[in-house]
Amino acid sequence: DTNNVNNRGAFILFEGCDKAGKSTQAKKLFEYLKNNGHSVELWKFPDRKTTIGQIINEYLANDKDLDDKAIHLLFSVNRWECRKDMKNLLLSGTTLIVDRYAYSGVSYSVAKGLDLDWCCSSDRGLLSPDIIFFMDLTAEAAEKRGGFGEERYEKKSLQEKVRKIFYMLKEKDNDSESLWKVLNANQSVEMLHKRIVESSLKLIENCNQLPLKEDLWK
Ligand code: NYM
Ligand code: MG
Repeated sequence: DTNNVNNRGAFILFEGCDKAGKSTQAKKLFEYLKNNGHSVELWKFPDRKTTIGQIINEYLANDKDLDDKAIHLLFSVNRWECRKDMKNLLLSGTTLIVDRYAYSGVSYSVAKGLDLDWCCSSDRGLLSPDIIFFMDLTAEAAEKRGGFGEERYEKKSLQEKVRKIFYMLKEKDNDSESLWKVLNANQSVEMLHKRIVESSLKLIENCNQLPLKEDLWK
């Protein structure tokens, strides 16, 4: 009911290791919602188009080296620079499908050896997702998928650590069972899509009544 000023969009997040199928599912969900009359946008972090995003892109392509903490903070800034736009869209009733976010930010940096609390602190106070689809895939399975190894971080040993830290963050969220949806990413694209659509539609209907969460990890 678009006449209700309290209607807001849902913040739907996809997280997981590299090659887990996040972008595929995010795009399919976006198409589905768009074709069914929803106001929806698809976002991706890192957003490589901004000035900061271009530096991140050079780093990931191994064209540039940066201190681990410096690159961590750039990834974080890349989310902060979008916060206001994301908030306005959600409040105006647009659902946001987001491909990676602060959970990736912390998982990859901690896997490299940085302190968990230090890593979380730069993202503290960002908008919180309403649901997290965690596309779970073993590093063995990821390695077999096309394109693995092209960018920095796409190494089996690091991915194994990243996966463990995602699970630590799930515990840290004191998971209220509705926030994190762990999906076995080793299923068919269509099976996964069906489950994701079901949960998303339920959420979009319910989050109309919930205030926007502006308190990530607070
Ligand atoms: N990544 C992504 C981080 O290390 N920190 C972050 O905050 C984010 C958002 O960037 N290997 C890493 C994870 C990926 C890489 O993302 C690029 P993608 O989704 O593969 O383009
Ligand atoms: Mg990747």
